[in-house]
Amino acid sequence: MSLPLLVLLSCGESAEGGSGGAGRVDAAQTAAQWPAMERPRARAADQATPSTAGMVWVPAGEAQLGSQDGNPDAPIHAVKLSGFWIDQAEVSNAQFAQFAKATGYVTDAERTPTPEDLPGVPAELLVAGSLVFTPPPNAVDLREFWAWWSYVPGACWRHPDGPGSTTLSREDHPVVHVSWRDAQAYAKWANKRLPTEAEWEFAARAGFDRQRYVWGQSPKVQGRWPANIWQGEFPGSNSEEDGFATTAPVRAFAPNALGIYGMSGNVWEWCQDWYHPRGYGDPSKLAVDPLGPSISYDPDELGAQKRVMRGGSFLCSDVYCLGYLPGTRMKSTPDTSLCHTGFRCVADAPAPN
Ligand SMILES: [Ca+2]
Repeated sequence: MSLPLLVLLSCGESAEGGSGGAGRVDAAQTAAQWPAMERPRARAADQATPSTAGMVWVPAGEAQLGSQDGNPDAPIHAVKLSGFWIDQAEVSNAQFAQFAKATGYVTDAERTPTPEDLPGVPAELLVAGSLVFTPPPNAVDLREFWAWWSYVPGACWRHPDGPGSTTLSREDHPVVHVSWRDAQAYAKWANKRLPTEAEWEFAARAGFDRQRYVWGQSPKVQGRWPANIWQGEFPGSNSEEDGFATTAPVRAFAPNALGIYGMSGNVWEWCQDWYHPRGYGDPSKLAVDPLGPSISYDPDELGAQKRVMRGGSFLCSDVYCLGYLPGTRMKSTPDTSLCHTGFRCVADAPAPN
């Protein structure tokens, strides 16, 4: 329920560099060279075994993860992961509706923020709503991301474009306007969890280590964009070359080599990890089932505690936002909801026979 000008909510990744800049990351150094890392996650033995219907088994292995563009907050680093299940596609509106109906859960975007949530914000602005992409009528400076975002009262997962809009005919689109806390609640209900950042990228690459795209090295496959991003001049002109102006059905494009859909573009996906520009730890050391740092730090917004988002969205383009590349990171506070952010889950369940 953060208000638009209080949070970094643009794509945040420019074609010229990753989130933050090299100087920003250097300036971000805290007392330690690397943040304290959480211990590898013990495989849950006390949870109910989740259903793996609609999920893909990702076999254990090692991979070189990180940005091919030298993003300073995403150095190339080696990880070793245990096998895990991951949702074949982003959680859809239909799936989230089942959760909301079963539990009565109210998302952050549906709650009226309190003065304690947003200290200093005038009472008349404390209204439930969410952040919606609104193309500006005129050309804007791409650094002025607030020019294409509007805090829309009444916007939420049930009304993605604001009051009067619905998810009818969009049941198979990814749920949006869900915060990290909302995604956590869904995952707990489903006896699943959010993926770690390492799990997310490992699954996205599907063995395509150190490749620029989740599908290889070329931007297009047989002359077509294989993901829902932005074509045209951002943010004013969307040519919809890929067929979609906003969200697409979660299985609209071909899956990756593991059979997983939508790991590039469509909507950003929440991960479990805290965001820290040094969040991978020492990249010279093999990380085994890493859980990310134990603290959050964002040099772009000091004091804000943020979680990692991955995969990019329909607002990414090859000339503005490279968030749809598998090594690129984004971050936001756990209570923030946006029209281009959703999630998928992973599960700790026995490997398939
Ligand atoms: Ca598109």
